[in-house]
Amino acid sequence: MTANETLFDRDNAVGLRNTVQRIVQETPVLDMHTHLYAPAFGELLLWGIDELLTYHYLVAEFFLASDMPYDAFWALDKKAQADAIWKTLFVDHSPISEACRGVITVLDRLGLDPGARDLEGYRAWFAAQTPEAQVDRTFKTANISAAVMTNDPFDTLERPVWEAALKGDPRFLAALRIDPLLNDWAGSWERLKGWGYDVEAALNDKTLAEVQRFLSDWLTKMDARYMAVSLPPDFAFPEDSPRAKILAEAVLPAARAHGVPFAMMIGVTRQVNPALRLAGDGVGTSSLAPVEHLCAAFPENKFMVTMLARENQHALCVAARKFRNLLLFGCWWFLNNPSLIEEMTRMRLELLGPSVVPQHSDARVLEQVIYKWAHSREIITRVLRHKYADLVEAGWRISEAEIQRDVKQLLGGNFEKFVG
Ligand code: RAT
Ligand code: ZN
Repeated sequence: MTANETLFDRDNAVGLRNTVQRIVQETPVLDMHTHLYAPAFGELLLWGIDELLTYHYLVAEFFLASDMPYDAFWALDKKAQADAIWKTLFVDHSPISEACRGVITVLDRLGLDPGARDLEGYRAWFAAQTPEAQVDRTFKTANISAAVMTNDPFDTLERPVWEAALKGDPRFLAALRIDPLLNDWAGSWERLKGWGYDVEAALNDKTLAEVQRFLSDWLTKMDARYMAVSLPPDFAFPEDSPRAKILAEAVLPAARAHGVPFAMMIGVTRQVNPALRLAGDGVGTSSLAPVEHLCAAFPENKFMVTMLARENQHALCVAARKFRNLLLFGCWWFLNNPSLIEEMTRMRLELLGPSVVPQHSDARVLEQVIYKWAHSREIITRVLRHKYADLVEAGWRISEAEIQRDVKQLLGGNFEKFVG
């Protein structure tokens, strides 16, 4: 703190409020979990109005409001699906839900008038853009500095791009996602074998060493910042299962060897309604015991955790207080709604102080980062204003530089420090 820097105290509440707002807006975000891709990945990078309208969050809401049979919807091409969603969710009903409001915010921030309800006009505007320029514009509008992708070596579209050794784009960082390995060993070991790893169904020492080699190769190839998996509500550890064995004897050793965290996204029940396809997953509450056990039993490993059930959020905060090798992140998926983000952000700051990653976007379509961060920044601002106001009311004095430091930490610094 320099001698003549303004200190906010209880007599300067308005100055404090304005400063917090400005700093949260101006501080760039490092978005630590998305499903976006760099333009070099070609069609894997989704962008534009028809992709925004067919986001799976909106598909689920469409089926609630429409009586179109599932098969009839899936038989439509993307543009016709987008037309159906637009008519049902934006014209025949008010777009009140968070995912609908997101489309409105995106159009508005891109300078298009959402109130005009001019879908063909929006299409024409997007058709005139290139993916590269749209990435530049979107990152600038959302004020994000980088986005971490979700990179799946089991994905037949993605794999060849990595194998062709694409030219890196520093704004897109990689994360090695390994759901098939941990959630479906029976269905994935033969694929590893086909790629030249000497594995068999039985998880003997040789096989586990080869799985570790597979992970190590991909961590290197992708220069991955972390490894990640999504897990069902009944995730258990320790237990006698292929998942627990692979986790303890291949994944965690590979993570240690590369110095990268292992991210667990816990609480998703895949395909509770398969007719909804990507939109068909549900949520369940989980035990915190596996997280606590892993953090305690593997102190040399770093863990990042987010959980999908609202009911788990308090216990997860308590767990994060106990382990310095545990970093809590984001308001995931069904929690990415203003009322829940606010509740969670407040609780986390109260229990953990600024040692948390309050949000990630989970964007699947490029321009979604605009709304996800606009909406979350608004809430983070509100919560921080309250917290600082409570502090100065209690007699503390705080400088602008200190607020800047805190916000930087929340919007990217904590993640960067943790991944090292
Ligand atoms: O939020 C989503 O879009 C989900 O479909 C999932 O992708 C989830 O975020 C995940 O990473 O598994
Ligand atoms: Zn995700």
